[in-house]
Amino acid sequence: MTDEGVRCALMRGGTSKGAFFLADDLPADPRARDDLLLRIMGTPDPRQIDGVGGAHPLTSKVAIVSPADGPDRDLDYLFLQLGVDTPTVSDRQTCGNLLAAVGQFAVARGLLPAGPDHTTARVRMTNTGGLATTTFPTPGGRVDPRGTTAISGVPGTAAAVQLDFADTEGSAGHGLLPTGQVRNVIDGVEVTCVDNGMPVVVARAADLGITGYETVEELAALGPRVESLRTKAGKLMGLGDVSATSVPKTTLVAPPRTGGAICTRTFIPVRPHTSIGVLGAVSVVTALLMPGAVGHDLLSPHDPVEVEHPTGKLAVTVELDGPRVRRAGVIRTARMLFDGTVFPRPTD
Ligand code: NQM
Repeated sequence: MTDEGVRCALMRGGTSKGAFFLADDLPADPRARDDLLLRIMGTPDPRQIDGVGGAHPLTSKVAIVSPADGPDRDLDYLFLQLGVDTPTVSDRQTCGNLLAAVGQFAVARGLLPAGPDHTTARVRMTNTGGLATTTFPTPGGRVDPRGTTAISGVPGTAAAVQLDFADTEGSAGHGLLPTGQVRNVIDGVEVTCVDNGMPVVVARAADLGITGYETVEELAALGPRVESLRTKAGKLMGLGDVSATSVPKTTLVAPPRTGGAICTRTFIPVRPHTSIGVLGAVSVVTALLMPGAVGHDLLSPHDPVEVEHPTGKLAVTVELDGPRVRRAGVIRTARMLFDGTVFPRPTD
């Protein structure tokens, strides 16, 4: 764990990509760790040219995995969102996409014994305290990323990774409806602020003067309005000043138009998402299932709920029991892209 090089695997989890580390391979002191990670990713720089970051929030991510320190789980997973052009490292959210790769990484590092056919592991998302169960194929006791599952936003097919969530309500510590209300009005726009694994502000696309079917490029102009909405929502949600943090996200909803249950356009936090995050989608669907929530009337209910996004659809299962969440799950794919030693940019 020196500037000489750090053991690291680059992994795709769902529609995100990140650098995976064992906790023991990084400095224990969070400030030293974050400084090292910024130099590994090449942040701050819009192109991250001198690091392994991919010049987008979806590819400027880090997962730190360790053996569980409690009896109810097998692994602990800490997610860090690194800025691209700003030197920020945030632990205020988890990432359900990178979560899909945690089991494969743990098997590769010898933290998790592989089953003869499939491997199931309980993973604590230490950012939020939520638990996830991940199941993925390990034929003959080895990880095999090949398979027939296609997910929107990723070319080709791969082995399915099933993710089931528990205890994700109120991931930021302020409950499923963190403002205490199912609807609020911010900047003259009706919103529902929800948190079932990811704090999200849900609004109707039409209320921001767009159709909700725009391309990612067309949505970029909405950045300042989204920032105003989400920073005010952050205060109402008990999150304080969120101007420098990656949550809450904002999702604009519109009637479905490609056979799904709802159409979405998501901002992370102000840059348009090319698809939608896993726990982001779980949170949005949770809101839309609640009578009185913004967009409830736009949802065409199915099970699973197919969430349309700019590059396809994401199917999520959410079961509510009145105002409580009984179950949530999603299918992803993941694979290791390389495994080796990463060299951080030297300190000046
Ligand atoms: O919501 C993007 C992603 C994510 C996070 C983001 C995620 C989730 O697409 O669980 O997966 O919200 O920044 O990877």
